[in-house]
Amino acid sequence: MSTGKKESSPPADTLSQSGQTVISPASLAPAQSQDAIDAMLAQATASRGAAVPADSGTQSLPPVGEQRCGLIAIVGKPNVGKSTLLNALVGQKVSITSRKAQTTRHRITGMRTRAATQFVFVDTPGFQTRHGNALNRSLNRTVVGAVNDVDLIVFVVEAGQFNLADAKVLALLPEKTPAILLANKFDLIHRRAEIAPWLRSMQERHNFSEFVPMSANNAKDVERLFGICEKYLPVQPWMYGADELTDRSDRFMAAEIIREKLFRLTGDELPYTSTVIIDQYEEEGNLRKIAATIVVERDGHKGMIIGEKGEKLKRIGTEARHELEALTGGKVFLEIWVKVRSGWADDEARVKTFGYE
Ligand SMILES: Nc1nc2c(ncn2[C@@H]2O[C@H](COP(=O)(O)OP(=O)(O)OP(=O)(O)O)[C@@H](O)[C@H]2O)c(=O)[nH]1
Ligand SMILES: [Mg+2]
Repeated sequence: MSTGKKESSPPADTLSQSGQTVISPASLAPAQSQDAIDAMLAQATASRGAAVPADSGTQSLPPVGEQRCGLIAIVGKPNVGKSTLLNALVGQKVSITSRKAQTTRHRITGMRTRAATQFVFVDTPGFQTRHGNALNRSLNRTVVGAVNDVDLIVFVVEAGQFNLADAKVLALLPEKTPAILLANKFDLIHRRAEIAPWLRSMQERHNFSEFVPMSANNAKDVERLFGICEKYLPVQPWMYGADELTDRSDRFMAAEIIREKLFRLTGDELPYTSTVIIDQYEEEGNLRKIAATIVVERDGHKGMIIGEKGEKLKRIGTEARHELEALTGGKVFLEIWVKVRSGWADDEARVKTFGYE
């Protein structure tokens, strides 16, 4: 569905710096009929608890002339559920997630091949608007780079919300590329009627091709999203093998999984100033020997990660090891060190040596 509008930036009076949705009366013009909005909402809620159709499979390779393939960038402010969505679409965890912002720090490609179509999804860091340090500049460069040269953009917001941080990401979207508004976390909206005026206001903000209220953790909603995205992908040969799930190496995944456990097991102050580097990654038959360093900015942070009698670090290591063993299907010997490098996140050179773009 199309609004036929050409606005690229939202009307200023509908923005709120405080993180709350403010909908001005002017933004409620009925660009879309109530029936259409009701149908849109019904599709999202009707999918609750329904059975998921089986994957169409890739047993017989379609002729090259019939293959469809395209890039789909998943963008949005921090913590709206972009990586949760990517993992659900790929059908396996390829991008780490947590309830804290700034979980994703790299462009992560996740693929899914179904029948003749290969979907190449690109997860991106949440666009940073608060601190202008070297790390955040790197994260934002990644986002800006990812929205160009894709076939489709999935712009993720939390259903019922739109603030300045969302608007800043929306302003990055090129006019020429079709964009879907994905109103995620729809399960948290308890009164469907409340969301209709919000959806109408979103129609005024950008020339979205489609509006999809859904939940990334609802399998039927995710299934529906494939059908919505497919028509925007060109007929062209696949870029990856039918069974490939990500372009990232096991070594990269090891660093990410350790960072995820760090994010999930520590307090709010830490994640922002910490990163993980892999010092050693060796494969000996079915065994992987991995040595990693968690880098923090302050001595106090080091203490927080190690915890009393080393308990916290031990737990981070154990949880990471279990997940890495499941991922690689073998044994993992994991050693984690913690180092202080004060001011690393504001040092362009160091941010680069730690693997950020
Ligand atoms: N209730 C609900 N929670 C969700 C949904 N999707 C994601 N979440 C939760 O939202 C939080 C953030 O999810 P992520 O996938 O890490 O978000 P992100 O947008 O990738 O975050 P950054 O990488 O930091 O930008 C996690 O706690 C998820 O479990 C959803 O559909 N419903
Ligand atoms: Mg993420």
